[in-house]
Amino acid sequence: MDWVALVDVYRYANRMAVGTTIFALSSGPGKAGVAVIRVSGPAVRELMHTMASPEIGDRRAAFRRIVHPTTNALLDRAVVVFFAGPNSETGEDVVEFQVHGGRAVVRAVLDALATVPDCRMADPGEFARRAFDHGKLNLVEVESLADLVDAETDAQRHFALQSGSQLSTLYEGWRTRLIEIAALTEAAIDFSDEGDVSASSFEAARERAQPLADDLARHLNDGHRGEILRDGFRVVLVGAPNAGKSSLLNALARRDAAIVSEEAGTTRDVIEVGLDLEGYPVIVTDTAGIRETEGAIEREGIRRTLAAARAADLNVWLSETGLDSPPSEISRETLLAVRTKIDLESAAGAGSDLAISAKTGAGLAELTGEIARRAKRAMTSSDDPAAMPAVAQARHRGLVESASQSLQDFLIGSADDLELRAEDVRRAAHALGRITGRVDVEDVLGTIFSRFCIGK
Ligand SMILES: Nc1nc2c(ncn2[C@@H]2O[C@H](COP(=O)(O)OP(=O)(O)OP(=O)(O)O)[C@@H](O)[C@H]2O)c(=O)[nH]1
Ligand SMILES: [Mg+2]
Repeated sequence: MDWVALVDVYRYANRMAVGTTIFALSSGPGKAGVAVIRVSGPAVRELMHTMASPEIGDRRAAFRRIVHPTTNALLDRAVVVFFAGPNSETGEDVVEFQVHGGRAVVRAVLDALATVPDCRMADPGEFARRAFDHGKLNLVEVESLADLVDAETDAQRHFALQSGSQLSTLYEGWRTRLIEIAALTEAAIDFSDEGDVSASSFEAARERAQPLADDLARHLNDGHRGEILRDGFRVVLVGAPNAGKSSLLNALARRDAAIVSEEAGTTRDVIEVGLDLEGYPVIVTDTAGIRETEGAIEREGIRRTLAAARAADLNVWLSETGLDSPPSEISRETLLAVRTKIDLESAAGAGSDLAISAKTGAGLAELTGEIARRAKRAMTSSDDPAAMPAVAQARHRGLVESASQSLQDFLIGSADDLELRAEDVRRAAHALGRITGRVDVEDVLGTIFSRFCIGK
């Protein structure tokens, strides 16, 4: 092998070891005052040297001429901020170019970065991925970061900000308790030829497992409020044809989202509008009016109405007279009866919780207030200070449920099959570990064991 080939092999090996550098436009696309281009990886220092010299210290910002790394052409004048790894967001060297937010400027800087060896455009989520790989964020924190970026209402923002650290602490704490339970169970196996020691060790394990199982159950029994908060509180407008459902939807949305006409049976399909009611995300659905009909299309519409009503967190039953009652398919607990068209002379009212006019706006503030109150109740915990934080993601719920199941198996399974009980605990710990992305259960067990071996 000649030396050129050797150098190539060396370079290649080095590159694989060092890894690539990634860059991306971190601020929103389109024209803006400032655009932030973030770069992370081993090439950052070299790239700053060629594109934005002189050198900038760790956690320092400086105003610099940004030039093309090969042609030296001026690209922009911008603020450059440097974060030396590992004390950066990704754990690697990171530089941020805060350039002028015009499309051509952004394009020029991105194109220039692409010419740097081992430097490429980041894949979606790759910065967060690197932060996870370097132990900067666990999976729960990564997910809450994504929720924060997606948050559209104040309550969502607040929940995303809180849940990351709160839930990480909760799940990690549970996992630590499980590891202790696992260690006690394994000790019971180790000492199985000394009946008393074994039995009392297993007894101690179960004593610790019961309160943990209770905690998991309390966490799961949260009325799905975290998930409702992420996905929106589902309000479905139901009623007879012509009750004024589409008119109400349009009044709430403040635009003509649905067709309104005096013809009964206008709406055939479900139409959804997302609203921010006093900071709470609410999805309002307009539906086809419910009545006996021969028309196949309308019948399909009504079938969809009932399906939407069953999935609703709240069904607003609209009625012009307040006299007709909702079909039995709609659960009474989710029902709010509202009389409509109260601006009309003929309006006679009875038996409703609220009364509105989509035309004049009368009663709408009361209705949105009531919906917001119910949404808030569904999404926030009681005032109990000891209340468990809510489950934030369906992924977490599935894993907590499976941990809870394994823990139940541990609690009710036979004490004669210690190996199986140890497996129950291991499974529970594994499920919880997968929530935060820590699955090195065996390693931790190893450390705990070294403390447990009492001279045997
Ligand atoms: N005066 C008055 N008329 C209203 C009010 N709300 C709705 N209407 C009228 O009632 C008729 C039916 O309204 P829609 O909103 O289409 O009723 P809908 O419940 O969606 O009807 P379908 O889609 O057919 O089930 C239209 O002519 C509306 O202009 C109101 O508050 N006051
Ligand atoms: Mg309609």
